[in-house]
Amino acid sequence: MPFRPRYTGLIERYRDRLPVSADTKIISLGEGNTPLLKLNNIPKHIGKNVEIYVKYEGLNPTGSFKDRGMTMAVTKAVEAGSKAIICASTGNTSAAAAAYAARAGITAFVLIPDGKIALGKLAQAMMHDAVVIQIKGNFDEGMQLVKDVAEHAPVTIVNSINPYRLQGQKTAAFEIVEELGRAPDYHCLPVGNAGNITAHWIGYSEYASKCGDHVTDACALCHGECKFTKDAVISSRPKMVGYQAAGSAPFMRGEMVDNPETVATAIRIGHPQSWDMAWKVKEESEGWFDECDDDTILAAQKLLAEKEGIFCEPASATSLAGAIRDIQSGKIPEGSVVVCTLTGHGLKDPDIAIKQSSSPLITVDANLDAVRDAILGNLAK
Ligand code: AN7
Repeated sequence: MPFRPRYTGLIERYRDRLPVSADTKIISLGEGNTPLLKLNNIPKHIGKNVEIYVKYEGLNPTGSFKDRGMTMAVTKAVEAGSKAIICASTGNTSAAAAAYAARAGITAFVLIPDGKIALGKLAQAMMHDAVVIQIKGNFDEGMQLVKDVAEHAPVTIVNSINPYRLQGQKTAAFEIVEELGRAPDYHCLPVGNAGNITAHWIGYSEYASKCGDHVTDACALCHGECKFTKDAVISSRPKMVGYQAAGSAPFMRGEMVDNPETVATAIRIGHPQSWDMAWKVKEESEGWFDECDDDTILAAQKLLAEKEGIFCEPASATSLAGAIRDIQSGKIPEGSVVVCTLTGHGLKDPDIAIKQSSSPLITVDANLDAVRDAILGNLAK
């Protein structure tokens, strides 16, 4: 039988570029190594000659990109002797924290906005036996409480202010480069706390660097944690484009937003934790920020599901929604190679998916005639 080494997660895969030692006990659920799918139908649908790839991060073990950062954060927390981790979350971070804490045999405390996280994410936190603390407030208030309480209790914060999180998340950029054999021209992401856009820029910058020094500005972003090899892997870096939900778009307003609101609950964040770093990423990469309203986000989520068979959660579709608009306007020119990160799986938020589905459910009697009629009546659909 042909032999293929078992994939054991991104820390093992990128050990030489991550802050771990030979003795580090790795806490992994086999995260990373997600598909980079080329869209076949949407470029034709919008009538533009572009290569659009989606990085399907919803296929990580807990269904979102958060697993990349969480394997690092929990590995390092355990290495430091921590017995408990804590995070504030719009849902996906709490799901990942709960799962990796379970894997490590430590306790996870998660603060979530009461009634404002998608059902799948709540189910995950509960199933993995996290201590779920619902606060009568939003993510931003939860984040402040986490920072405050961590000064009074023996808990390690695993939000993306923990620098190990971005170190894990930068590996998504490595995977993209390895599959494309180059960096894309544009990399589009949904932006909430702006940790992920920053992490990708660290990853691309690391692959574009030539020496062992911390030579680029991006390097300073990672607090000296990144490790360069001698040879540059890529000769150019992408323009980084961050899209926000219109009701929750502090990067568009140029200031913090106190009462963010959007159907894309994952990015219902008004006080981004990586504010300064994300502005730096935008400037260094010559990219931009923009916003999409909720209807545009949901339309992109549906289009992707209908035309390509790929199901992502609403927040994730923000990257594609913005990219399509910028491709149509020519801001992203024809001939470009574009990567959109799909940060989380569609199954995370079944309520929104069912609510906006255009196909009605057909209920018929359990007999051949009724089922045949239902089929013949819908063949042309
Ligand atoms: C699906 O889980 O902040 O800009 O607490 O779940 O790196 O914050 C989630 C963020 C995009 C934004 N897409 O990423 C949390 C949380 C999905 C997300 C983002 C999130 P960042």
